[in-house]
Amino acid sequence: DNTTPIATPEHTVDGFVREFLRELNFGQGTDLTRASVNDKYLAMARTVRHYLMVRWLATLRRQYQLQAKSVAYLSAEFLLGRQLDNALLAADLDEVVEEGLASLGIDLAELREAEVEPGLGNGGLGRLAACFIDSLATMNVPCIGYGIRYEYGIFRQTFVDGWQVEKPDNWLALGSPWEFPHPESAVTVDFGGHTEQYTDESGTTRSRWVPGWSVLGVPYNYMVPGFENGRVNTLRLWSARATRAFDLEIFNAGDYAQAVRAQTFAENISKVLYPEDSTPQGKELRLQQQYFFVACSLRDFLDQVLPHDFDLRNLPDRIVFQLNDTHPVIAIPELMRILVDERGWEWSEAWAITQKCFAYTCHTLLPEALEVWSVELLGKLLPRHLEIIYRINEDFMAELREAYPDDELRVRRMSIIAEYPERAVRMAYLATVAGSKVNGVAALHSQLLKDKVLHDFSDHYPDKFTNVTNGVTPRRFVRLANPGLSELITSAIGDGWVTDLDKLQELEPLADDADFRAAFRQVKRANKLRLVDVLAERDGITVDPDTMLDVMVKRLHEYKRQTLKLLHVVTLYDQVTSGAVKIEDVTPRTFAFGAKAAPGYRMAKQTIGLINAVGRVVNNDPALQGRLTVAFPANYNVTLAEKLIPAADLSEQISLAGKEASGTGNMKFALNGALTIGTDDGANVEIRELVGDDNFFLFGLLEPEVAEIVDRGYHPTSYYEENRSLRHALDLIASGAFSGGDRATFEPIVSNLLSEDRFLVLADYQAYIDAQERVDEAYADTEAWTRSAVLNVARSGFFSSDRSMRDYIDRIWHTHPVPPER
Ligand code: 26W
Repeated sequence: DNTTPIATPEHTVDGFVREFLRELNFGQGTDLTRASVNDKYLAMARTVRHYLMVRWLATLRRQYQLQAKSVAYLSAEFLLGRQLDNALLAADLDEVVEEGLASLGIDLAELREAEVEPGLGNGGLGRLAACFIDSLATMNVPCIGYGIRYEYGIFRQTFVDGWQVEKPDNWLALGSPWEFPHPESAVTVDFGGHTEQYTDESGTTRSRWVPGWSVLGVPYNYMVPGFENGRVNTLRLWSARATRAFDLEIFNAGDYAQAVRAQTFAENISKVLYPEDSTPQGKELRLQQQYFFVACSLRDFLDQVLPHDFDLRNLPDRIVFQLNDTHPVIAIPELMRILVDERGWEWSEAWAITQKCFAYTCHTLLPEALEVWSVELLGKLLPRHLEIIYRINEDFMAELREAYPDDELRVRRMSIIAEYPERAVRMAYLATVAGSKVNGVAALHSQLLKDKVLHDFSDHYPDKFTNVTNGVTPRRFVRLANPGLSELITSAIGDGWVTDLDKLQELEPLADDADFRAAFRQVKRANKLRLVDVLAERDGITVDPDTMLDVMVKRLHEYKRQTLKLLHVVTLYDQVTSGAVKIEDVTPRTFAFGAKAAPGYRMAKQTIGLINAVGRVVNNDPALQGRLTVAFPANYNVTLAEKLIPAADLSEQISLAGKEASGTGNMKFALNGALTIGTDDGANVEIRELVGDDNFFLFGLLEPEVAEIVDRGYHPTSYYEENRSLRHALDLIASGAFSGGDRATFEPIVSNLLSEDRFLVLADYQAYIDAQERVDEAYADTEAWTRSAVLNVARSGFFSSDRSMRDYIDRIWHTHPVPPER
């Protein structure tokens, strides 16, 4: 029986050491005396992989036998973070490896730092995908993640004179031990060309695609291990190569240089992750990326994963394609093309099956973030898909005209094809029409989707709309990131919480236990000390562990309002330096920021410059006696988040109400015992409901109030004129106090706030300052603060991505866990 797998190395220190040395010798071609840190890291990582291999093969074999319904999670981004610790945890190997390496005189901690995290995502959406596949593996649910193996992930951020400068993220430079390339399973993806009409055997006129060029997609498999459950799911990321036809051209044409250029052209498709977050640019290469990975994935699933005799009429019993935002929505016309053009199905049959196979998650409320593709571009790159989209829209328009015979305005509004400012395909509408379900990512967000963004559609298809509140994996963000808290929790309630986060409720009575609170504070302090070391080493930043750690980490975007946080800092600075407030009366705080700005987003880059500029002045002012510090480590990423979040006292979630779809950082902070200062937005609403008003600092306008103010006409200057401390803060920035006297440097930020202020920073300023005063008061009572922090942990179990996955399964996927063979 050739399916009998090789044996797993012995789960002992000796077993590990033997396998490790074998990998070092035979895999890396070196020995202990000569090995570099990278040699040792690669050998260790490959060794760890061996321990998971039997489970992976068993998972694949069992899936092939059972043909259980699977989820295919289609996502242009998977922001995985480092893999080593997660693999060690899944295989319960951390102690064995640490001891084994120590016996060879190697420090595991040093090897850990050799891993470059795969930054294959921008922010929340990509990290969410990574949390979801972790949960599905842990819950024994069959899932395959499909995405793109970008050669360069999200850029590495550096600061030059406080301004962001982007550097390429060459994460593959030293090789990645976690991937399994399968060039032999490459699939072909076509682009361009034209369509033509022809008559088939039955005399029917049909259309077919005559592509102009093509590339190969090479799959790279990654293990997605469940937590100590014997299951390993697969993440399959696609890398673009030139086709053999290109190689042939080299030979035939003799134009070597031209042929190599063609190769480069093909490989460009998976070269780099687009760093735009929430403002799509409509770039051709991005559409190429989207179609590339979706076409590879469908082809792979239909031709490779499914058995060869599979009857596609049963496809909905075997798969659901979950569309992570609109980025993979081109999969809808692609499946139609396969069924109608390649398999010769009737349109209506194909449409019925397609509708059952897709579901769509929307991750935004910003109108400018809703992706559209110009008909001109789509027609050039994917002419047959454009025809199919037109046909889908034709049928849909007919359906609408029948439903609303006297409301042509509504029918036009709902068209998948927009006419202005240019003719374009609205991908969110296409996904809504074609998908079986549409979900938002937090209760408020899903409600606003129904009431506003997709209101006509929720009228027409009321049953399609549902909510699944986001979640985060407790394995990475509590168990691994916060070992101190994990031990404390486990000592109190056992270790069942790691896979059943609702168990954290059992901590609730301990909030009133003074010893437990003291132990909890000790953990927080140890986490701060760990962070102090990290920031000193990584960024040369000095942080005082005895200050309140107030953290705002997330992408830089105007709607998230980093400038509001900054106005708070500037106000405190102004109060102290003007003598209005004595420094002894200021709560010592460290304001930590982490944020990348999209390279082309001017206002966001300005804000980064301003945070650093304010930091420079505040950190160097003797009047502040080091009691107020701004810490802005460059290149915030998953690895840094894992150090920052467990150390935080205060979590800043201050987006304008109605703009942040959910947020997931907010959940990570609450689970790690930080209190939130936040607006009534996204999942903050649910966090506050669960942790209780007394343990959450709510401020700011509510979404309906925002809508009303905007409708009436918002005038930021009136807030400026009527609020002295706001005026002082803005005037200080405008005066050049943070830019060496140069008034021009930050003029764009100030004038934007005073003229447009799209996200009502000035309107929420005073409420924010007041809430921060409440924070100071609460923080002064150490015992009460700790009690609130413990209650935040105890009441946040809902925000496990395991719970999100249960909701997707119940409301959308209707799949089932498949326990491993025992
Ligand atoms: C370049 C075009 C583009 C457009 C939208 C890129 C990325 C997007 C995403 C929708 C932005 C995004 O990451 N949204 C975030 O998704 C998280 C997970 O659901 C939520 O927690 C955040 O609130 C939401 O902003």
